[in-house]
Amino acid sequence: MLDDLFRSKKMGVTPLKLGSNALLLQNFLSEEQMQIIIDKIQTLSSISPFRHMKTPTGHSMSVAMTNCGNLGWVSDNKGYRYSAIDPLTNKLWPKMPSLFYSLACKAASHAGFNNFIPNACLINRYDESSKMSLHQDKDEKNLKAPIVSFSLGLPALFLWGGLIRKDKVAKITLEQGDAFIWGGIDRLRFHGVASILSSKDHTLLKKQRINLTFRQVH
Ligand code: MD3
Ligand code: FE
Repeated sequence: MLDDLFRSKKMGVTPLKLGSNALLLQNFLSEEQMQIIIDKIQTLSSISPFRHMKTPTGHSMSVAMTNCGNLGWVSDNKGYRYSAIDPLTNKLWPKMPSLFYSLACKAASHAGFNNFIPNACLINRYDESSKMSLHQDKDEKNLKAPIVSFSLGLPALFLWGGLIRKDKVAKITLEQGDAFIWGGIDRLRFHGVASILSSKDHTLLKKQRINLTFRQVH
């Protein structure tokens, strides 16, 4: 714990430019913020539980998902879309915690996006065998707004592609505490998660990875 604090103080937030409008901020989240985020996810997933959604082709996704905010991303036999109602509970998604909102806006402004108003937060939970195949995020009506993501728990081998599926794909490790912001020309890049990496350090989350993505859908 003290060691973690020391490490993040010593290293600070390291900005890595991965594209003209894509920024990786390593160590963006503090240990304390991450613990609060995990506690908030515990509470909101007791209302809208993590579930394995079905793809339009009928396959069950290996990543478990839930949402908070005014809109949530859903997938079923009818396709992918944003919905104000959780189809599992038939109720609104839980409210987005104000800490989530303010941290997402802070990360966006680090990357030069000062008018980001996220109204959806998709929460992905990976176990050691979960993957996410190469895809584009294009279900949002507002493709001018960036997306902000936070990683917690186990590291992931992230796939960073180009604007067409067959473009060369770089492999990047996303670690606990990292914030990733992408917009503009990088907004429609193909991306995915090849695998979850093991780590000695899973004090915060037991053999899991949580990724939050903040989206401004409209
Ligand atoms: C998108 N999630 O939920 S987030 C997703 O780690 C999703 O759970 C992944 O893709 C996850 O849709 C990745 C980080 C990310 C980083 C760069 C991107 C998503 C990106 C660049 C372009 C588009
Ligand atoms: Fe995505």
